[in-house]
Amino acid sequence: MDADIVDYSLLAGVSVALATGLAGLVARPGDTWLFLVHGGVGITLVGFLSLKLWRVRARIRAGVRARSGRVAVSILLTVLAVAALATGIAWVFGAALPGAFTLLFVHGVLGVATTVVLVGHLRDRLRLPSRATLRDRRQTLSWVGMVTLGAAAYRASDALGTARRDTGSREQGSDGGNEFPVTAWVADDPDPLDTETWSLSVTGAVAAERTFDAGDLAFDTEQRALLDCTSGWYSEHDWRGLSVGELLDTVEPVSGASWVQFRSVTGYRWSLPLSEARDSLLATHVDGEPLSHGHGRPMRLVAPGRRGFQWVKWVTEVRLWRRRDYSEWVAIQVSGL
Ligand SMILES: Nc1nc2c(c(=O)[nH]1)N[C@H]1C(S)=C(S)[C@@H](COP(=O)(O)O)O[C@H]1N2
Ligand SMILES: [Mo]
Repeated sequence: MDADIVDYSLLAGVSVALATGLAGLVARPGDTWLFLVHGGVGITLVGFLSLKLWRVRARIRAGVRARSGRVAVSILLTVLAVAALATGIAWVFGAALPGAFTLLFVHGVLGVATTVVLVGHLRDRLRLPSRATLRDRRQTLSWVGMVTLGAAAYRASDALGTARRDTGSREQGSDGGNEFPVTAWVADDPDPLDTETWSLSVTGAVAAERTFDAGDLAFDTEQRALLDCTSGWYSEHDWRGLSVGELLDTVEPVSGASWVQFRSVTGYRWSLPLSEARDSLLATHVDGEPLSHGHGRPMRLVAPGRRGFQWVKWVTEVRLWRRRDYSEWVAIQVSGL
């Protein structure tokens, strides 16, 4: 196949893989196509990358002998790309890593690193395929052949791989009370909150701000929901706690209030649109057990259909906003540091 077409397909494939991989972190139910495209493009990249490495093998060998800096970047890029593809495929087949980081997390880091080095690699090399190449019927046919092969390989790996959700996450500890993994997005690890003296404040765009004690509120709403952590596990439970809809009824959001932000004692925070927030829960119990400290005692957000990082733990304040508070994108990265 024409070298430019291979190179351009690699660039397009890596771009799509990066975009769908990142979008998957905030995927909602119904976004299954994101993960299909991500996996399909990933496997297809294996084919294009093989063609490319075969083509440049002599150049790489010569570059290594000449200790060329440019070839060093190419080799680094190759190692990162191969590792990103290998970890993604290994994850599908159920491989696991010892230690704190999941293989899926490492895959994500390698994917981003590959893209960064690729930008450097492209700076003096990018050129678009010529028109004549694009019009060449044989080139088109072999390209379609490569992509078809990729799609077939994807379907086979998808069927042969281990049990997992569309997001790639594997089941852990469903219906087993507090016996599911405890996860921090970055570094949150607060001291246990005093369950006697705790209170919940509702602030921001409400008729009157208020602070509630445990006795002021009803923690009897039940909801079954599935927590799907972006590090690659999910867990489904019967949660019980305070209906956010009922809480909001007692404080009267002002007109124009449209986001509800759940704020942790650590500074971690996340918002849901008002109507969605009304259907969420501030859970105190999981499968009938009081929440353990690690899972967010005295209460944690249960946000059905949202990826796990949005299920704020150790919630002490609910703040209403007229606009989305984008600072929370930073807050979740730095809280607890
Ligand atoms: N305050 C706070 N809430 C948090 C986090 C955090 O680091 N700090 N981690 C989130 C992430 S990434 C996930 S997957 C879930 C995990 O909940 P669990 O530890 O109860 O399993 O909590 C979310 N809520
Ligand atoms: Mo997570």
